[in-house]
Amino acid sequence: MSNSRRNFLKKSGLVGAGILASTTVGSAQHEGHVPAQPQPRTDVGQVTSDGNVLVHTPDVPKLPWTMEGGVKVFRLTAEVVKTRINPMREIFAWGYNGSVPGPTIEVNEGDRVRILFQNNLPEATTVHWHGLEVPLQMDGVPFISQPMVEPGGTFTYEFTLYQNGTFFYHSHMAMQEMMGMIGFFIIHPKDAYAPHCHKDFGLILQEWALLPNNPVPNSLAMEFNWLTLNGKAGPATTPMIVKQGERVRIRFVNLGMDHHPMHIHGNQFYVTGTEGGRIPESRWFRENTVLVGVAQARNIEFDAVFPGEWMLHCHLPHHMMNQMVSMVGPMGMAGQGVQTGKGMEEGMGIVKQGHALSKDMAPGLGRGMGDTTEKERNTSNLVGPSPHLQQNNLKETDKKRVPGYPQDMVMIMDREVAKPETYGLPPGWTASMMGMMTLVRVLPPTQYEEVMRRIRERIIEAPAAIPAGHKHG
Ligand SMILES: [Cu+2]
Repeated sequence: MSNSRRNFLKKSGLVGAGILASTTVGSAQHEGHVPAQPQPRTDVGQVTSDGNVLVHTPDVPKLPWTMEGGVKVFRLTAEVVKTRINPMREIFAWGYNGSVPGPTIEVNEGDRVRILFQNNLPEATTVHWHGLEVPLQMDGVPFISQPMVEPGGTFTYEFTLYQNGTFFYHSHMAMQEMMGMIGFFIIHPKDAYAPHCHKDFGLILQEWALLPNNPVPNSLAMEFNWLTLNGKAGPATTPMIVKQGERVRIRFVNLGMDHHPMHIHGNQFYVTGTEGGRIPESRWFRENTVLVGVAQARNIEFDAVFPGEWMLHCHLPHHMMNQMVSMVGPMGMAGQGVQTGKGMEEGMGIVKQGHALSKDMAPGLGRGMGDTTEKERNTSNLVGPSPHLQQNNLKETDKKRVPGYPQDMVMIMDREVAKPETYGLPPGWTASMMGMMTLVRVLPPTQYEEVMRRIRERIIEAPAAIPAGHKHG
């Protein structure tokens, strides 16, 4: 570490083990010309001199900045991003600076910011600053507030931040939004929020319609088969690590076609902020599920007093799955009857004959008007037995007589998603993690220090063996 950066750290009053967050990288760059580095994940819980804890957006980097004449200058580039949302799925999304969602912008109330925007997409775009009170010329709406930024073109956004809270930036072209073009814009308050939170996390909620063997999302679809938090579908989401006794803030942002009821296990929380800023404490009340509507932000806070691996997930059943219903239903289906979800293509609105509300199509798409109920049958389909659910002596032929069988399948991929943050999770944990799901790991001090050490030293250990009968081939 250079002297100038060390001095800067002292001056700024940052606590921690000398690990830099992007805000400090930016300032150090100005003072000591230290090249920008990727944001280390070990800045979790760092507190700035003004008492705000730095936000941590798992799996999403922060956007570095340089200080130029009292202005924080960011470079934001729209581009196609090849990204793996899950070990089973690699996609071509659209994002910013190689990331989907785009990198997190983290700034302070009172800052003046300049965003040098470059469009590397093959079509025009703009950037809208969602929730920010900026001059109309900076609002990022094509033709109404600014000219389109053509392919290869640039635009400079510059404004002063008078607000604080959870905001975001996104393309103001609808289909581009559905290709992934959104990122956090977090403004810390001049006077730190009370009570103090030791950890501050951010999660962006997104939906994807991915046809078989096609890595390009269908942005026109009305049905979605992949659901992500910060660009990862469970179990590829990175668990959030908390020490028992700490107070935790989690910020949600939703930009998609659906609203997501985000639910936490084993804890009650308060909703302490919206896309408009902080909620007065007199209006807080206990909840464990918060509906994060489209275009909304919600901050939750709770004291993590109970140790455990607490699930945090959207509670819409179809958002708790990967590849959703079309995988379970028709692909192994034979004969007459209502096909759950129809084919993948029909399920996503690509209807080749008739229409989605027709007698033939509607029931299988979950939009039946009761016309074709006589077509229904006891068993939903002829999917082969799941290798993970053969824990009893029932013959497959007997199971088929059970109305509704089969419904759920599980897939274990502990090894494929192993990272320092997953150290110590019970074998097979990944079977319960699909879609818009992640974990808040509230760890007793010793266990917490061990996981944090593994994050710092980037130790990835092969997961413990999975119990017999549960192996995924
Ligand atoms: Cu949802």
